[in-house]
Amino acid sequence: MLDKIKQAVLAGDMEGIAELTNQALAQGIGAREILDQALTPAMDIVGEEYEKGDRYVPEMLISAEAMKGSVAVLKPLLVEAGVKARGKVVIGTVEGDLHDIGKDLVAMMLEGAGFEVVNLGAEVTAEEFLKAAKEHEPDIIGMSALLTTTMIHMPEVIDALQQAGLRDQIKVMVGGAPVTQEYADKIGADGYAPDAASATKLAKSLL
Ligand code: B12
Repeated sequence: MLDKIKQAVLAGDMEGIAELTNQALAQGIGAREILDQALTPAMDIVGEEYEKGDRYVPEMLISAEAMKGSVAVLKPLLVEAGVKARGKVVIGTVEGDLHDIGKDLVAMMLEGAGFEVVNLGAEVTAEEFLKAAKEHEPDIIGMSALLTTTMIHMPEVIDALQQAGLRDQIKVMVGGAPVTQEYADKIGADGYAPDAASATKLAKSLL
């Protein structure tokens, strides 16, 4: 059953996966087992294949969607069992920028890796990031920008966190096509990742 669920994620079987997950639970397989031994390894493979260029963005998206279909079934059971999230990430695309495909992909991969994710959507202002930081108390804030004209809003968010005295408690990671490691260093972010698979690795390493 675990292998079938893993294969369903790899194949992006969005329709069949909820049923498979329910069948596995009915057979007495635990929610945590399904998460750790089927979903997470499947998403690890998806990430590796994407890094190697063997898998493209649409295929990664449908696998992520399939994984979400199983997680939706498992979530209440995991919460009940008190399975602690690996950490909490607040993520959004910066002010003036409505590109959200890559950011959503990062959010999905983080969820797949066991993080609790608060996705603020696109066109998120520094004030909105700050408000979310206070409300959700995340371990990490992730910012995405796809335009050279909007990436300049990233340091504003870092400044806002600093001014509010929250910068020491929250790690900041940045990404998006025009963003580079050099830029991340320049604005004082804690990390940069070029794609969703490495964003997950980065988030794990930041905690
Ligand atoms: C799709 C798209 C759009 C769609 C967006 C739909 C949507 N809901 O997202 C629409 C049509 C709306 C659009 C509009 C515009 N776009 Co546009 N768009 C693109 C396009 C073709 C693909 C972007 C994409 O989704 N890529 C796929 C995802 C998976 O990749 P990604 O976003 O890079 O994300 C990955 C990594 O960057 C990283 N990552 C992303 N975010 C984060 C965050 C963190 C924390 C981390 C760690 C990692 C990370 O991981 C992701 C997954 O692997 C790009 C060209 C391109 N090839 O990039 C242009 C592009 C980004 N757009 C561009 C432009 C100019 C515009 C417009 C200004 C056009 C116009 N004149 O109106 C508007 C701007 C609107 C606005 N205010 O935002 C330019 C930007 C140029 C620049 N450097 O500034 C590009 C590069 C096209 C070009 N070559 O000119 N666009």
